[in-house]
Amino acid sequence: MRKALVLVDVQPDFMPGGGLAVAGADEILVGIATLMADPQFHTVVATQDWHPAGHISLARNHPDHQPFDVIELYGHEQTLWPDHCIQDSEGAVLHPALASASIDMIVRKGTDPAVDSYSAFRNNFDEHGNRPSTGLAGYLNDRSVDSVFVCGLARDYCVAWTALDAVSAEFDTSVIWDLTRSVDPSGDSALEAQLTANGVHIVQSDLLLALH
Ligand code: VGL
Ligand code: ZN
Repeated sequence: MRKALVLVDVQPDFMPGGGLAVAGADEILVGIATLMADPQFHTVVATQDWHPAGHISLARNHPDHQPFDVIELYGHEQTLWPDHCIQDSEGAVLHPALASASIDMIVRKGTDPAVDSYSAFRNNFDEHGNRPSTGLAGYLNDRSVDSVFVCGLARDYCVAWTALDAVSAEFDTSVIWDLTRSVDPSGDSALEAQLTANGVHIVQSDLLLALH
C-alpha cells in the first residue's frame, strides 16, 4: 500500500491572528511536522490557498455584503470570506513549521478569480456547472499511491472537500482528525457522520504513528 499525506492549507492566515483564523490551528503544527518526517508516507502533498485580490470568494469584492455572508453563485452556496491567502501576502506562505524539503508537490488553488476552490482535487462549481480538476488525482495515480491521509485546515471546508473528492477519485481515504480544526466546531459531529457515510475513515495520528 502506498500512502500519501495531504497537508491542506497550513498557512499563517488560518492561524490565530490570521485573516481567516481557525481556533486551535497552531496546535496541529507539531503533529503535522512529525508525520511529514515519517517514512510510511511515500508522497507528501501540500495545498496552498492562493487567491488574487479580486477573488470572488472575498467579501471585499461584494460591497453589499459582510464577511461570512452566504450568497448564491452559479446555483450553489458561496460563503464570502474575510481577506485571506492573497497571492504574495505574508499570510499566504506555506507555514514555516512545515519542513519544505519533505514536500513532493504543492497544489496552489483558488487562483481563478471567478471560482473558489476548497478541495485539493477539484475547484468548486464554475459558471458551466463543472468542477475542473487540479491534476492531483493523476499525479497520485502516476506515483501508484492508493491511500490518502488528509490533515490541515479547515476541517469543515478544505479538508472535508478534499477527503470527499479523494473517495470519488477511488483512493482509500482517511482524515487525521486530531490534526485538523474547524471554522465552526459546532458542526463537527454532523461532519464526522457525513464523512463516514461517504466512506472516509476517521483516524488519529498516534495510532498512525504506532502502525510501524
Ligand atoms: C478555506 C475558506 C476559504 C480552507 C479556504 O482552507 O478551509 N476555507 N478558503
Ligand atoms: Zn480561500
